[in-house]
Amino acid sequence: MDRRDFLKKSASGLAAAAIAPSLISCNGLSAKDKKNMKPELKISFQEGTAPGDNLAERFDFMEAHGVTGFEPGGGELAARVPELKSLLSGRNIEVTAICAGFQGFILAEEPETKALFDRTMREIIVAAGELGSCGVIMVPAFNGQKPCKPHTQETRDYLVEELAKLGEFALQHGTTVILEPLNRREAFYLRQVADAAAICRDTQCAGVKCMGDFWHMSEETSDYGAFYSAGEYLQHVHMASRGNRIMPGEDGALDDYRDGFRALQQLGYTGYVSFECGSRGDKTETVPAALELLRHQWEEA
Ligand code: LER
Ligand code: MN
Repeated sequence: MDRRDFLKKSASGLAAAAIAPSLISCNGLSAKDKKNMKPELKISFQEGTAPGDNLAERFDFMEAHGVTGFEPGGGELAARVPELKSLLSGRNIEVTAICAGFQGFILAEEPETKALFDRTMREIIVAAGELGSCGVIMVPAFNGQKPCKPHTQETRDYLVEELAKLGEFALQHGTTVILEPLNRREAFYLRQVADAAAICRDTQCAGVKCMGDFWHMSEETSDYGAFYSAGEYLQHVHMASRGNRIMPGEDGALDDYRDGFRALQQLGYTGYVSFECGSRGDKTETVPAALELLRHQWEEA
């Protein structure tokens, strides 16, 4: 990118940020408020987290247990917008992030696979905006996605440029894209929260954000350091038990989130912590127990 392109990108980024107020986020406090109060722990569930035979029953359960966020999958999202809006109408539950669901991938070598990503990701972004979502989660390349661009400086530059375009598009639709680092078994390319945050910074686009997933954060040497390093770029958090990716608490003493929670509190993070996990037990018991554990650890952090 030459200087002219850079200035053009910055200027259009500023314009988009002015239209879509800085804070397309699930995070609405001023800097002053953030300093003066401990943020509340806001919890979100993915589609299958709560017990229930259908979404309406799961939403009833969530409301009864103070869960105010819902993270749908992105697959076929556009077609689901009316149904989701109607199911959520009158409830104290908002859509948080959208979990992936696109086809293809951004670092694909093959132009048709990249084009498939661009088309399906943009469809999901538009639907995400309609649902008031804070962003669409994406992984640049899973290990199994091949052929993939090599892990080089040139590829990183390409990723930054492509994300900036996608982030601009997301801002125009009132939402963002959220980079998710995964552990090396799933996605060697992007493994740590600070690395994702540095990519967000380098795009110079307010529509490119990142997240941390407590399950994948076994890559990190410090939960606190990882979240704290993400700072203003942190838009979402995934939650699971830390041994088997089941309900928090089902892995006993391993399920300690306090170090990460402390960083979230010090950042003034008021986005969501969203469950992405199964359960080995009866969910009518393991889900409320997990909520109690997390609320207790949030207070202790
Ligand atoms: C995959 O393991 C994962 O954590 C998802 O959130 C990826 O979109
Ligand atoms: Mn995740």
